[in-house]
Amino acid sequence: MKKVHNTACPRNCYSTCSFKVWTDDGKVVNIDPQPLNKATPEGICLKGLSYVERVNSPRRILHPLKKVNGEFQRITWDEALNEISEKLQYFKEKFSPQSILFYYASGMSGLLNSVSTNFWKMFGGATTVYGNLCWPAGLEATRLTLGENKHNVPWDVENAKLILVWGKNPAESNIQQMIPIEKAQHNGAKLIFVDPRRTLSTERADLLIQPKPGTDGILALAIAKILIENNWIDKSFIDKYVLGFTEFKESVLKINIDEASKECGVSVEFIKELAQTIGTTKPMTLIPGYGMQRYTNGGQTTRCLLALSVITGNIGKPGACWHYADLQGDIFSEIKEPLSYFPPEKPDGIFRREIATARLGEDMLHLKDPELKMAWVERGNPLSQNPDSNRIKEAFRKLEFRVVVEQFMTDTAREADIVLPAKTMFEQSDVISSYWNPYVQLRQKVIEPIGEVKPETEIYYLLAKKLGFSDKEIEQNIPEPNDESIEKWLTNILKPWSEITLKKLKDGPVLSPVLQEIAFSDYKFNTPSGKIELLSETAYKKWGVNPLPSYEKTVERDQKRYPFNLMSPNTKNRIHSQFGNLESIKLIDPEPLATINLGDATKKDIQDNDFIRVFNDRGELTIKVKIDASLRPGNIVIVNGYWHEEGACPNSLSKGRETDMGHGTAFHDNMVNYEKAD
Ligand SMILES: Nc1nc2c(c(=O)[nH]1)N[C@H]1C(S)=C(S)[C@@H](COP(=O)(O)OP(=O)(O)OC[C@H]3O[C@@H](n4cnc5c(=O)[nH]c(N)nc54)[C@H](O)[C@@H]3O)O[C@H]1N2
Ligand SMILES: Nc1nc2c(c(=O)[nH]1)N[C@H]1C(S)=C(S)[C@@H](COP(=O)(O)OP(=O)(O)OC[C@H]3O[C@@H](n4cnc5c(=O)[nH]c(N)nc54)[C@H](O)[C@@H]3O)O[C@H]1N2
Ligand SMILES: [Mo]
Repeated sequence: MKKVHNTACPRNCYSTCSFKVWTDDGKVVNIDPQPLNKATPEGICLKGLSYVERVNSPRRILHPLKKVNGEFQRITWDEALNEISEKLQYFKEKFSPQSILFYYASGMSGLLNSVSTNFWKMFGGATTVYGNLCWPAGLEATRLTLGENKHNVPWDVENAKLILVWGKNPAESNIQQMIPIEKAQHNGAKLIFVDPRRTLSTERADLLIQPKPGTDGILALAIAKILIENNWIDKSFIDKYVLGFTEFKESVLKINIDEASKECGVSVEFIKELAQTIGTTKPMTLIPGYGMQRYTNGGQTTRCLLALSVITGNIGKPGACWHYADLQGDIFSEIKEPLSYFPPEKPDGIFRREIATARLGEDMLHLKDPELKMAWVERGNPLSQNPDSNRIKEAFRKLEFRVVVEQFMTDTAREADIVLPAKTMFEQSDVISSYWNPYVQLRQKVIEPIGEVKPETEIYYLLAKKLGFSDKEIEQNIPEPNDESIEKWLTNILKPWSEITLKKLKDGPVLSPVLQEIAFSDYKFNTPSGKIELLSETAYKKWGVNPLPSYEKTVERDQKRYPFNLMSPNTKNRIHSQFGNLESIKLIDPEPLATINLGDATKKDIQDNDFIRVFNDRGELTIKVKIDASLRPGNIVIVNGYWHEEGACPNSLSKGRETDMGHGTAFHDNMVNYEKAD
């Protein structure tokens, strides 16, 4: 019998769409939009639709697998868990629990992820990573300046008269955002993009500015100078709410616009036009993406951009907003991701946190006392998605034992000794939030796990039993493996929020109880001074950067041997390394492609559809070429998410480097060369 259920997409994606899922006889058969979510009314993207294939895919891993003589063979759960628990005991006793790496990333959001952490704590600890692959440089820059990360509700964008999208490609990475953007345009708003690439999003722009990668800081400061010189600033807003304007002004007035223009590769005319538009069109919503913060100067760059919103008073009003990340729906973050941003200098004694996510391979190889012997990976695909993947492969191969919990045979799973089959979003309920839409949502269990799949909570429960933990310890840390216990567990976490119950969530998305529709409309800023801090002592003390927003050159640049900047942004039909393996997605996106500039291609006698070898000291790959006259010369683009198995993972070329603040990852600080392949 056909049944329809409310659910929400748990992928690491701005949109976090609500949608409806149809089941028939215990099988997922169809996906429909869910208009109750005001941010995602037209849902869902092609990837969302492909869930029907994904959950039922013949390529899914449905049983525990063990590598024997290089080949994976099916084993029983009992065999798998016996072997794993023996290894865990052995490494713990012989080398200490910290000889085991517990690595997870952003593959599945949900409150139950905290159960994994509970298990490792109960086990006696482990080594884990600090930092994040995604957005922390921008998060930290925003936190230092405004005190917290929140923005106006997504649908408020339609109130803007100027929308400035900087280093974001919403038509691919946040398609639902194009709805209010188009409404605003319909009401006469101007739309400007700043991106070295021309993208699906920029097709709709009134103006596209294409700076050299990693130079947005100087572009923004040059604009700030022109705004100040022409008095296109909001003096009364600055007087009331801003700390450090005098110092900021003094520093930007020293900028030479001609030199700035040369540095960022944007003409003086364009800089002036952009400044005038920003200075004279209100309200402005500035939508910074995560693209321009994936550099070694990413945090400082973000502070420079944010200064434009601040000095023009475009904060705290309808249509006026710094639209970076909204954590207002993330009311559970303490419980959800207790480890991810834990700075390494604050160890809790249980988790050794000496590995930077950004330097996973390098740091794994160098760990001592104890060295790493085993790794457990879940919800992540580090061999594709973390930088410098050749080093990561080396580090994994040096271990004695590897367990990967996965849905598919990814690059990381391929390296495992034992692969355990992972659930999909349809096979266990959980509560999720978003970093863009302000709802709390229920990702509902709608089918029984297929094959022998078990959710992580159950895997840990069984392992804890095998390891001989007492019933009491287990009860405190891990829910019993049945639906009632899971619901009880979630109900308990929801308790402090009387507005949110599981029952309500089953009917559809619930707005965050702490939601401020227009962020900062109370002009309260949770910074040390209580003001917006253009001048931030904390920035200097914590990260050693200039206390003012400043332009710092990226680390990797101006190299004769490797003259091309490789950008590896996100792409429409994948979420990182996910979805690309599905037949329905392959129909549209059949093979890896590198985009290069027409002039650059002509110089090297490269034609469309030729293969090129892209290389630097860290690695190389061979990939088909798409020539694009609109890409800024000197750049090459390979979107991230291609598997090594496809031969085109851009992270074989990227270096493991942290951003200037927030322990982020400087993926795009990545110079390469290329030549026509034979
Ligand atoms: N379809 C899809 N959607 C996704 C994801 C996905 O993988 N696929 N991933 C989700 C996640 S986890 C994230 S973090 C977000 C990220 O999504 P976005 O915020 O859109 O970030 P990116 O795709 O990294 O980069 C955005 C743009 O920045 C540009 N860029 C690169 N370097 C520079 C620079 O130096 N200056 C400027 N001005 N621009 C630059 C790139 O060309 C790119 O077009 O998307 C989320 N949504
Ligand atoms: N070069 C380059 N690299 C990048 C980026 C870039 O811009 N350039 N962007 C970075 C960014 S923004 C991000 S967020 C990261 C993402 O990095 P990851 O989070 O490592 O990437 P995903 O490819 O989403 O891998 C998630 C894996 O989890 C699995 N999975 C899904 N659900 C479950 C589950 O319930 N349980 C288990 N055990 N597994 C599950 C999926 O099958 C998938 O293989 O990539 C980063 N990598
Ligand atoms: Mo991300």
